[in-house]
Formats: sequence, C-alpha cells, structure tokens
Amino acid sequence: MKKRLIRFVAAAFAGLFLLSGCDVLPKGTDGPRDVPLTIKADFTQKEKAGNWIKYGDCKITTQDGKALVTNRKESNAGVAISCPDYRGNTINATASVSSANDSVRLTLKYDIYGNVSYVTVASGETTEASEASISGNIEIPANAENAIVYIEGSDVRDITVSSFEISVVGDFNNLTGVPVESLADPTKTASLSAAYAEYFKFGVASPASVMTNKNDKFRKLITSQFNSITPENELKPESVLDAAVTLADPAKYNENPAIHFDNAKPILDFCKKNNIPMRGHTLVWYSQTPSWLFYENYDVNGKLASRELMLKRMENYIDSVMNWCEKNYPGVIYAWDVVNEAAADDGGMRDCYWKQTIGDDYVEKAFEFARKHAPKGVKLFYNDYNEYQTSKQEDILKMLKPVAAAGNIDGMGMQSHISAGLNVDNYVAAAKKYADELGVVIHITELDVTAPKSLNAMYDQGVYMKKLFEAIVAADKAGVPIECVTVWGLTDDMSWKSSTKPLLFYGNLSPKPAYEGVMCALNGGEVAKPADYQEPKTDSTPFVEDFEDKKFKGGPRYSSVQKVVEGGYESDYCLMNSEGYAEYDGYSIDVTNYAGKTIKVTFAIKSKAPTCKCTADIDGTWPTIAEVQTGSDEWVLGEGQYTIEAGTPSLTIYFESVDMNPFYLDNVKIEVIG
Ligand code: 9MR
Repeated sequence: MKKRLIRFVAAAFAGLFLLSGCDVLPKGTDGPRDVPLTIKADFTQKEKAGNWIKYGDCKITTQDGKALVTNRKESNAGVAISCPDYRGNTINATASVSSANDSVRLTLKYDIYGNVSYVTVASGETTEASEASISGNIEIPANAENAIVYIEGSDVRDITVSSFEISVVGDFNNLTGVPVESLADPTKTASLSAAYAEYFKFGVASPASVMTNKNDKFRKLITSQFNSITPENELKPESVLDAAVTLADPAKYNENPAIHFDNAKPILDFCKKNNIPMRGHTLVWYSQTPSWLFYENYDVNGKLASRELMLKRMENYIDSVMNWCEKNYPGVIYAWDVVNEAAADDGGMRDCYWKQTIGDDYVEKAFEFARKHAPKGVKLFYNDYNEYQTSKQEDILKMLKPVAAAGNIDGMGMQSHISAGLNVDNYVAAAKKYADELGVVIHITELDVTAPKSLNAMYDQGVYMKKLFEAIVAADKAGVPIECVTVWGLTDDMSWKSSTKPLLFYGNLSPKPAYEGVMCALNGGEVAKPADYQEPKTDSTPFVEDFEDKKFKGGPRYSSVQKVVEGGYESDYCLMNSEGYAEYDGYSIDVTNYAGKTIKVTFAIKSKAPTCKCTADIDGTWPTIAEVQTGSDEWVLGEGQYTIEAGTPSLTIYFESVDMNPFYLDNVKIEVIG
C-alpha cells in the first residue's frame, strides 16, 4: 500500500512549537516539509542516490540489485538508511539478508543532544545459503537527531543485503524543522545517591558514548545522581574479545583469546577520574559472546572445542579481563557479574555453547576461576532476570547452592526488568530468600519499570516507584543485605526499551514522577498529580471482537506479530498470532477499565500447540483465566473468569500457545459479570 504524504498543519506546528519551550526557530529551519513515508534502499544505484549509505569500516559493492558488504573491520559495519525526518514516530525496518554471521541485527542509532544511542530494532539468525527476513518496529524519540538504521552482524564476516526498507508506522508526526527541546539543568535535581546513602549505592548503567559526547550535561547528571556505574555493553565478551587479532592467528591464541578494552576505556577513565566505583558486566554469558570462541581453532565450520580447551579459554578470559582492569584501573571495579542469565525461561539451565562444551558445571567452574583470580575485595555476582518468579528462583538457587557451598559467590544480581504491577512484597521476599539461602548480598542490577498503559501513565509509574522503594528500604532496614540499586539507563530515551518509558529521567534530563516516587519513599511525600490528571475510567461496556472488519484492538506482547487472516470460526476472518520468541509472546488486550469488577472471557481458538491459554498479566504471577486443549488444529471454545482488584492502574490479559506454534483467535468477548 502506498503511504500518504502528510502535509504540515500550521496549528499542530504551533502546538509543538510551544511545547518545545524555545522562543525562536533556529536559523535555517522554516517549518515542517513533506517527506516520503517509506525509504527503500535501491542497490542498483550508488550510495546516497540509492537511499543507502555505508556505516562503519567496510566495503560495499552492489551487484544484481544486492549490496555485498565485505572487509568488515567491526561487527557493526554495514549498510545503513538515514532517516532523520522520522523523529517522533514509530518506524518499521525490514531487511532480507544472508550471512555466515550467526545473527544479524537491525540497529537504530541517533543522537540526543550530542549523545549517541544505539537500540536494537530486530535480530534474526542467518546462514550464508539462505535469506533471512528481519523486521521490527521501534519508536524514535522526538528529540533524536541524525537517526539511521544499520544492519550489523555478530562478527566481521560478509553480509549480503537483498532488500532494506524503513517506513513510518501509523499517522506521521511531522517534526521536520521543529527544534528539539532544550536540556534541563542537571544540578537543579536533588541527588538520589546522597538521599539513599545510608541504605545502598544508587547506580546507573551507561554506554561509554556518554563519556565521549559533546554534551557535558549527561555526565553532570551521572556525577550528581549516582555513585555506581555499570557499562551497558562495553565489558561484555563481544566488546572485549579481539576478533581480528584472535582469528588472524588462532594457533597462538588457542587457549587464551586476545582481548582489548577500546570500548570500555572511556567509561573506566570516567569512573577513575570521578571516583565512582564500577560494576563489571559481564564475564560469562550465553549472549553477546561470539560463537567462534567455542570452536576448535576458532573455526565455526569445524568442531566444537573440548571441555578441557573451553575450561582453559574460560579461565584465561576471566583472569585476563579482571586483572587487566585491576592493573590499569586499580580499585575501580568493585563487583563482577561473573555469570549472566544461565537459568532457562522454561525451567532448568539454559542451553548454550558454554553448557554444550563444558557441561552443566560451567557455572561452578566460572565462579571457581573468578574466585581464584579476582583482585582482593572484588565481589562476585550471579545476575539474572525474572529472578523474582518463584519457579525461576528455585532453579537459580539450585544452580548456585554448590557455588555458595564452595565459597565462590558473594552476591545475587537481581536484574529487575519489571512492570508497574509486580507485587512489591513478593519481590522483596525473593531478595530475602536469595540472601538467606545463599548467604550472599543483593544488588538490584538493572532496574527498569515499564510504565502502565494507563491514562496517567507517568504519575501511576511514580506512585508505583514509591511503593517499590518503600518495600526495598523496609527490607534493607529489616536486614536484607541490599547493597546497591542500579537503574538500567539514564533517561527514557536512552533505555533499551525506550518505548516503555521505564526510567527516572525524561530524555531532556528533567526528573520524572518516577524519580519523585523514589524520593517520596524516603521522605513520606506524595507524588504530585499532574495538571492534566484524568480520573481513571471504569466502564462495563463489553469488549467484543470478531475481526470481520479486518482490524484488531489489542496488540503484541513482547515480540509476537498479529495479522487478520481468512478462515475464522464460523466466519470469514480471525486473528493469527505468530513469530514470538517465547510461548508467552501472545496477543494482549488492556482490561484496566474493568478494575474492581469480575470479568468473563469467552473466545474461540485454534492451534497445533497442545494447549492454549488466556492469562492475566499481573504481579508477576500470571494467573490462568482459561486453558483449552488445542493440538487438533480445529476450533475450540474457551471460557474463564477473573476478578480485577479495585484501583489496579494497569492490567492486560493475553492469549498464548504453550509452545511457539502460531494460534488463531476469534470471537473474543469480555463482559462484566460482577
Ligand atoms: O541494554 C543493553 C542493550 O543496549 C543491548 O543491545 C542488549 C543486547 O543484549 O543488552 C542490554 O542489556 C542487557 C544486559 O546486558 C543483561 N540483561 C538484560 C539487558 C537488557 O537486554
């Protein structure tokens, strides 16, 4: 379908202009102009003329309408499309690629006030022989400049791109010619780390680009607010392992892969200069670790390396990374995430190269080596997400008990990527359980809190933050050894999940109600209601959807994709849910308007999965509303009830299949019955 060109509307511009807080337009800007809403790379044409550009150190040649990216000196070098005019919009980026790289990513890069952000739009596994289509949607912040989307790999091998396209999703918000907001003065905001000094360190994750960018205000916000820093990506194996050197002489580096700290140095320098201690993240991880590390002669076309060889590589890597940092930046790193995310989402240990080559005891071995080589006083952590969920916690405890018994672990890193709905009492109870059963201290390592999809989202998030930090402080006072709380990013715009607005500062560095909530947890104050506060709606109108108009009102949960397709239940159309990365990536419907009521949900569903479920998404407990036996690939009817607590700021229910099979949904009805 050809997209419309949206014309600039004077009134809309006037509104945006006022919001921007600027008095005059900067010279040379004369207001929004027409822009095409799709940019398609044309590889029969040269760079720029064909709507594509080269990103990073590589060579691009075009042939038969495809781009061949060779001589890639870094894993992020490749083809890019520049899309600065799309700021303030959600875009879709889609590419067809083939490559011997294990995976290829579409990454959005933009500057905000001279601060560079990189956000993954989508990723896919690739092979040289067949083409993979990679596609994803992402929101570009309104204040982003110089936005580009580029195609990067997991290593430096060639990538062939046969198509690459970016388009605006939904109505176009035309911000061309509209100046970006000015930055808030970071020194005007009271310090989180000073306020919380008697309880725990208050940390932040930051990319090293903050340390090298032109704008000093971001650094000022860090030094004034936080007293612990985690490099967001720069100490991960992918950043530290030197692929070029190791792969050039595999025999020389066979037991001890070459490493470098080019990416991490700016942030290590910053910590040293400002006397801010650093959490090292992370040594042994299934992700962001190149696959060549696990092969004989580092050759991914050969055999996996033996246990003995991988133990040597693991020990040498842990030893050399920890001790390079200590030698060059003495005392800066005070804790290391030795192993990250070794527990599987669906129970037990995650299958990964470390487990395949070394065996189930790879976690124990990693901690044994870390203890043996750790500089004096450096604390050793295990770090994971969904760590507060009962069953995952049991798996993590089981895995870590031998490590604790051997005296090789000091701390549990609770990542805490949560949403404003998780029960705070259950959450701190999980922290206490780790501390009690393993005899370790607790760091909350990657806190971010998805804002509710409510009328007063920022305010509701602030109220939740107050509750959460009250619970954390109460637990700390009661003896749960919480020594550090780190938020996973400085501003919403810089977050890895920026569209969920999960952090404490807005993109312009001004504090959010979420920040206020964190402060109110200490001083007993209340988060201020915004001037445009709206009373939450409660209405009992039934939700009915049969997809016959080819539209749907709900949306994806995580990475699932929905399409209206033919062949409904006794009708023409139904909804197909597919392409999720996990079984719980389903179709989600907001039912917040039924707060305080009992709802009945009825639906028709069809899938090859043995069972399908309708689930409520609340408190990290995910109660089942209805479960039906599918598997026959025939339509089956489901029905269930759920009572939503009064005052719940945000609640969704979602449909899922128990494995990753697609499912078809029709005749969804949600009605109030009490
Ligand atoms: O925030 C990080 C993001 O910039 C990276 O693209 C991503 C790649 O996996 O990793 C993010 O950080 C992750 C952290 O290292 C481990 N826990 C989950 C975090 C969010 O994905």
